Amino acid sequence: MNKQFANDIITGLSASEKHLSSKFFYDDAGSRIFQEIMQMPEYYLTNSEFEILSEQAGAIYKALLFNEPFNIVELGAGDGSKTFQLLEYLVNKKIDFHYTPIDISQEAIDILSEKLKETLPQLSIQPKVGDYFEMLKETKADEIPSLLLFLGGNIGNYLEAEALALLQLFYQNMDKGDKLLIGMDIKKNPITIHEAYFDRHGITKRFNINLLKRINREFEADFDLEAFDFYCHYSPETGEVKSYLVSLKEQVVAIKGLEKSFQFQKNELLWTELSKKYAIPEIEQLAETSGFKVLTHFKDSKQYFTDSLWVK
Ligand code: AVJ
Repeated sequence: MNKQFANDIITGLSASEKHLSSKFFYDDAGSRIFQEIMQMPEYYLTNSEFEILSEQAGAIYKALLFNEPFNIVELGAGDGSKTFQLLEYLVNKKIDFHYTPIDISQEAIDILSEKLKETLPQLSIQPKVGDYFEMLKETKADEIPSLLLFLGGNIGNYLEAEALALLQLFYQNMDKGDKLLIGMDIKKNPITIHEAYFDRHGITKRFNINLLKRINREFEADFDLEAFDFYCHYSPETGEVKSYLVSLKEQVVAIKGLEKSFQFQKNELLWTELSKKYAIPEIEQLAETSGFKVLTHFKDSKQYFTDSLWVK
């Protein structure tokens, strides 16, 4: 049994304002649904970051100022289709580096490894499955410089204090001169953001419902998947997209595996996700507070998204 998940369920569903962590979205099924989200035209984050990594790979490499060989360690690699652009550039330029993708989904890592073996056979790759930090500690051991990749806007899922703690943890596990390339979604027209998250295809809804499905499977729970809907909203003032499951009726959910049951009122919310959008000065503040120096913001042509390069 996943202890961390069990604790999150008990704490989150016992709270007066119910919540669950979006980090548990990514079982194999959830990772697949996330692939579908990334393929929606409304989910601009994918295209924006793809453009950055395709068109600015050379500039990113130049800004690293690394001696060879070096490591690229990617946290939450997923399907790696955006990172591919950067990797391909480096391999074509015959640059000497190793790539260590880390993800919590075994399936996602298997697919990524297979794909890279076929498309970039010259790439030196050592994939890892598991928790970021355990893996980070392992990769820190060698002498060569590292570029840490934390792409896709994943940092936006963390509350401010947690984001800061995470960045500080990255910092502690890096050597002086190591770099972090971090993907962050920029504040923009709220309508654009709304359409990316409250998508008309219902894929993001399925992504959220899958969390209940996962609890049903892993903890023998009896969530009625038809009795919950999805709601989300973007607040331009705070830059926060907040996502929820909505209980459509008064109901009791039994979770056999945890020997607990939880009552939901009609229309009660279960908060599942935060997706934070940043203004550039906020990003610089976050970097500074966690000890980093910002080198460059690599933005797409629409200025929707930034892969920001920080140095320890
Ligand atoms: C993978 C965390 C970047 O918050 O935009 C997509 C996940 N949630 N649609 C995000 C997500 C709803 C995504 N991140």
